[in-house]
Amino acid sequence: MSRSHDNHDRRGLTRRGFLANTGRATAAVLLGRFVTGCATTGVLAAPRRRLSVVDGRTIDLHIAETRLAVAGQSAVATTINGGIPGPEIRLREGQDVTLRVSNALDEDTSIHWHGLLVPPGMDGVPGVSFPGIPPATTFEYRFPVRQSGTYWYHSHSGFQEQTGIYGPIVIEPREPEPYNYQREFTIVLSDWTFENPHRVLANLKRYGGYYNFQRRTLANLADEPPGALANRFSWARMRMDATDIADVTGATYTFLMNGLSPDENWRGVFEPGERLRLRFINASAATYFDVRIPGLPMQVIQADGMPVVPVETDEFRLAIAETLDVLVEPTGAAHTIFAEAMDRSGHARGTLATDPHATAPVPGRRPRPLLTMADMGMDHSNMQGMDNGGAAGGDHGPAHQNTPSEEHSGMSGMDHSHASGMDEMAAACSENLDVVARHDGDGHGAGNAMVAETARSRISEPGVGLGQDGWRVLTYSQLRRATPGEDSQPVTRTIELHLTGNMERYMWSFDGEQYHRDMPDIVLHYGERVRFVLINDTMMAHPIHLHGMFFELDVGACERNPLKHTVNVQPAERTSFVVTAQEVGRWAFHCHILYHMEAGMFRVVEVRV
Ligand SMILES: [Cu+2]
Repeated sequence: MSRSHDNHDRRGLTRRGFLANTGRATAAVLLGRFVTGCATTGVLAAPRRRLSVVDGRTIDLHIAETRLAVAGQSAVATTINGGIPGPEIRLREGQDVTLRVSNALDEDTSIHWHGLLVPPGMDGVPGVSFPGIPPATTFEYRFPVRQSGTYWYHSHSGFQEQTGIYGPIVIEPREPEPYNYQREFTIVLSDWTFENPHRVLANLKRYGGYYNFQRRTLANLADEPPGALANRFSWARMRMDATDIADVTGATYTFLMNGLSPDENWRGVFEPGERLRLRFINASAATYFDVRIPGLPMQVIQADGMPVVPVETDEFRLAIAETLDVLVEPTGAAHTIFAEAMDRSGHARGTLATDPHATAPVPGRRPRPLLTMADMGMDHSNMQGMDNGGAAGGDHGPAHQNTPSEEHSGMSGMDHSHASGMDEMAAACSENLDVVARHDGDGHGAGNAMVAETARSRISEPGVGLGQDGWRVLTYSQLRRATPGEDSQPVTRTIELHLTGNMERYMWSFDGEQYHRDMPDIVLHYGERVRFVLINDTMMAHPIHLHGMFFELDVGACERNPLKHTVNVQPAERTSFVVTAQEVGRWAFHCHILYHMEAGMFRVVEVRV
């Protein structure tokens, strides 16, 4: 709390200044809406201020091409029931549901239920689970709802996810939850481009840095500290740039919150004194968001739909395809929800307020971060003096500032802060997180242009550009499953996969081989427990998603390791998770950056009886 207030003070926002600012911003927004209305008279529906909701035993979803307004401009989108995002699907744990998806596009479509435990034929991945949904047909998905929490759904066909086919899923639990809140809001973050995504991919294939206008120039070398020049020569030798944090950026993207641009300002209206549950979903095609509500601490209660031991934080990085539920207790009449793109090329924004017209100050975006030599997996011993120069916020010491809030320090014996102090029991069922993977001789061929020399665990690091603002940032190492796992079967084998890429040719893959239909599945045997070790050879972060089953992300906490469906693997990171092969069938396993998946970072995991 006090740290957050310090932040406000630093920005010089006195109470008086706050009110004046609010008034001005409201006028600007109203004017903006009026102008938008004129420009689009009679043609385009105004964007929905609220998510529509569908529920019940039978739900109809209609996929079509729709002309609508995005950020006040005319756009052609692929939509579900006419809007972006699609409707919130509201289900109850234990019910059966039939979802009738009709296709009015002139190409095949599909819907994948992200994070839901469904029969393999209902998972919605063309070529893996089913043939897809041809034009002018309706496909009926039927499955029992076996879980609760916050999830989402999206097309798994071509670039339809980028052009609007995504929406939230909220499943109410059978048993009441141990949370105290009076109101909830679902917050869908996404990225929109007015370009054709095929064009975007073509641009990236021609030049991987096409959307990266944030390169350092000779002019700003003068502003950089000593050592920066040597640092630059190293980057040049590796044909990379320390500013390549994201490959599709705010140069083409408009970032949306529940379908609304920052100027349109999505609002959640609450009554004074209420506690709120916020269900964050990163439904973007290629954007990591760093989310905070300046002045309001957030209590994280669920990750990827699964309950965790509550942990308080001030900011979190939400990887593509992840969800996170938090509780907040607003103290003011209006609070900004600020979601900065990881590379600081733009942001999404909304407001929680007691008055439907109120706004709160919008913070400035932070300077773009720079990757460090550690992000390239350069050995620490021969990089002294290199990564200290010019690294604006990208340094890589373990983030010890991320200690849990005092309220939870009563959890005896649970070390939330860092995973290095593992006891003997932990060593037996979790990996030693201090392990450093040295890359062997296999460079994985032309599909891998940037082999990290070494890879190590970074789960206690908040990520590039985070952790140096004086407030708390969530890390994976803080997540603990709320209810300990019961599966004590030993892990019988390990599957190691390298995340590989060639930025210049925009090739992305596992183990250097781009996915093709004839590639053999990764076969698991029903009931076995397998450890997957992911080694990121690239300098980009990749959100890796497994369909069909949750995995136990190894944060060194054994039966308290959190259950996830998506794990962010940081540059030059070695991370691992354990999966119990309990869902028979073929399941997609891929990077959830849409363009990376399309470029080949995709495999099929098959569980055989
Ligand atoms: Cu990727």
